Amino acid sequence: MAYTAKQYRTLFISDIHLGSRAAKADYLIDFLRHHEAEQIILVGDIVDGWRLKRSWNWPQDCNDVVQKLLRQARKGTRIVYIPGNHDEFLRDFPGTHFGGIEVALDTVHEAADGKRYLVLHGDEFDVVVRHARLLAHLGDWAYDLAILVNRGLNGLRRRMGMPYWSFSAWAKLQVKQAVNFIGEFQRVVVEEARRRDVEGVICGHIHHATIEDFDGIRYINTGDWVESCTAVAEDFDGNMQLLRWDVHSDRVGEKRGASRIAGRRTQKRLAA
Ligand SMILES: [Mn+2]
Repeated sequence: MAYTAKQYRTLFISDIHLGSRAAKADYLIDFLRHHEAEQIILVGDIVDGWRLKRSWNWPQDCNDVVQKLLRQARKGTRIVYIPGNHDEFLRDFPGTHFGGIEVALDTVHEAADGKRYLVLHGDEFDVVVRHARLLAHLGDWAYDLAILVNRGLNGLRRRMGMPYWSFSAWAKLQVKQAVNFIGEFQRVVVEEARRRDVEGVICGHIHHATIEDFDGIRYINTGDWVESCTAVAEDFDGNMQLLRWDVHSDRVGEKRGASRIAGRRTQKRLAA
């Protein structure tokens, strides 16, 4: 217990994908030990329900993450869980609470400086990203309809036991165009923030952490805990900061099961 946790007003964390082998749950536990906040907003894909359905993989460190969050909630941290496409089963329960954690489809976060941020996972816009040019021609009604159809189709796929169409997996396949997809996703989400009359948007989904301004709208992506181990923190003045939790193991080629957090920790400020 030689460390003191840094205190923040809010932490935003997404795309942990607990239950998938790639989830860096142990890194996240370490991060949560060093960062505390008055409120934690979970921005979707926290649990990978799709992966779990195919093969059950729930090691102890997944429990540790859940228990750590529940303990924080008991101690008075406000925790909001916004489901993503991989934990879509929770979308049937907006407004419910479990263990002090509240579930919401999306939320508007008012920062300490009065700026309002729309917070959502982001998969709602996959369909718009894929068909942006067509939808631009067809106009507003087609846009709204496309988002509805997207949700309906995925609900149907879910009932049929088919996996959700994964934006990040798909974008990675199209390596050459991936940069364009990220740009297009950002543009679409920023447009939604403008429609909802807020100053910024905080989302996850595409596993690409950043804080950027587009025409007066702030776009914040919380990244993921599969590869990049990133989170967004709001300080008590409302400043948003991207945190990257790099854990460098000193022991290369260590045996599985050995502590992967044996090494030296560094933390970089990527952007303000
Ligand atoms: Mn997602």
